[in-house]
Amino acid sequence: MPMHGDLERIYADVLARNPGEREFHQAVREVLESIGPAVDKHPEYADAKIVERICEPERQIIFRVPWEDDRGAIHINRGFRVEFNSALGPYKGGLRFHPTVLLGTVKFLGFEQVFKNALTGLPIGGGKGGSDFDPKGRSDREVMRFCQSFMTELYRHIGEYTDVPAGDIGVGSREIGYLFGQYKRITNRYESGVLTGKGLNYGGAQVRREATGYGCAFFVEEMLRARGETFDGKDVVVSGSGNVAIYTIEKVHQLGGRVVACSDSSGFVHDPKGIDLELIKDLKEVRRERIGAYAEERGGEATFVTDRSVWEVPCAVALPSATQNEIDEADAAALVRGGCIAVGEGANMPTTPAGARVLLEAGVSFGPGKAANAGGVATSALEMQQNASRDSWSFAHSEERLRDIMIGIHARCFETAEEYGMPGNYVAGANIAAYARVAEAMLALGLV
Ligand code: NDP
Ligand code: 2IT
Repeated sequence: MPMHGDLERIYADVLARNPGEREFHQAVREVLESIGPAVDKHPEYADAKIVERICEPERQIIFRVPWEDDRGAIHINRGFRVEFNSALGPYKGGLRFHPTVLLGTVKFLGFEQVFKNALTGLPIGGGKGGSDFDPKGRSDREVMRFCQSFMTELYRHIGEYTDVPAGDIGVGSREIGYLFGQYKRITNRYESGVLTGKGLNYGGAQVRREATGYGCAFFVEEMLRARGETFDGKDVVVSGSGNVAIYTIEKVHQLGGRVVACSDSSGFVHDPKGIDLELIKDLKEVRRERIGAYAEERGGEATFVTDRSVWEVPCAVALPSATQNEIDEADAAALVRGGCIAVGEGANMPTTPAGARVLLEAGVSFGPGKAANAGGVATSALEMQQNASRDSWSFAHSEERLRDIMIGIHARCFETAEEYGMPGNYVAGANIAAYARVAEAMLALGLV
């Protein structure tokens, strides 16, 4: 898509000043390609150089994380926290532990987070962090020592009014527990609101674990409703088998859909009668096994496939919930051939720009991650609210709040796309609505 002239210049500047950070470039480009009409409508934002300021993180922290494994060998990892934008509230966003994590990865995620958090309508700014630490195959004690070392530096940068991390790939409730324990020890403060995604017995909130997946299913239910459809009786493919994937599958099943495939980085399993979610939970949440074990335990019901893409499995709805750039042009074409009418991004930026183009041109309802997966961070904001008031809400109430928030995000994206003459384009709707909210706050706060 051609870019508005001023935005083309800003994008060239982003490329020059952030060399080699391909994922960050991709995330910025996707937003700048959409917001031209909003930039034209609000010349006062351009005068204040709002877009230039949005593309530059407020603060980037990089630190060394030394730790010792169970054999006494020493490892040196790198830790990151990119505090991107605090116009709407404290920096908020997850921590990712994965060997592929580079500064550019954290910047792409932090940039996306600013817009996602704005769409929730809640008072949260955007940030992201993580490390190139690989938790796979590490013992509990090794993970604990790593988390303690990571927090020994991170603690000085975070706080319930400053920056509130949570989980992402490789960081779940086990890691959040170790991180919170170390924060509490160093600061001598039981500051529950400094991290979200905590266990229910030490300040965590009901439905946070389920929130990203449930929220994605609620968002897609709304996209289907807008085209006169429901999940009922539809085959669905979900990639990944981690936190987001598991609770997406759970809610899709509750809404009447049938998830027939899911995956991890070793391949995918195809189970035409429907994925046995209890088995996936046991394999992934308890035993921490590879996905191939699912097919073994299901006998002849399911097959384990390593030489093809999960997107070749025919489905009406696809919910990528693993990682960035997992649906390329060929995958998108396979989805369209297989009868797919809706894609909801549970993961962050799972579709490449060429893949997204194929889906949009084929008339597939396409819910971008910053809208479709915002339920996780929204429920984190509800966890912060409960921590601040020393309260805890019931599961049913929390889920109802989440559902209302997702319906609200869908409406905001849908209506904004209509208002700007791009009906059905949730990418444009999400980017413009989020940009307008952040820009307005930045303008009000002056040149800071
Ligand atoms: P988990 O670590 O719980 O699960 C990640 C899943 O994706 C695993 O099945 C993993 O397989 C797979 N995966 C990760 N990296 C790759 C890769 N490079 N190639 C293939 N498969 C991969 O993470 P989450 O479920 O929390 O996160 C999944 C996605 O959702 C991410 O994009 C994250 O940013 C996004 N997200 C998460 C939110 C949250 O609240 N947790 C909120 C919003 C978005 P394996 O185990 O083999 O590595
Ligand atoms: O990408 C995301 O929105 C998350 N990983 C969740 C962030 C949060 O602060 O709950």
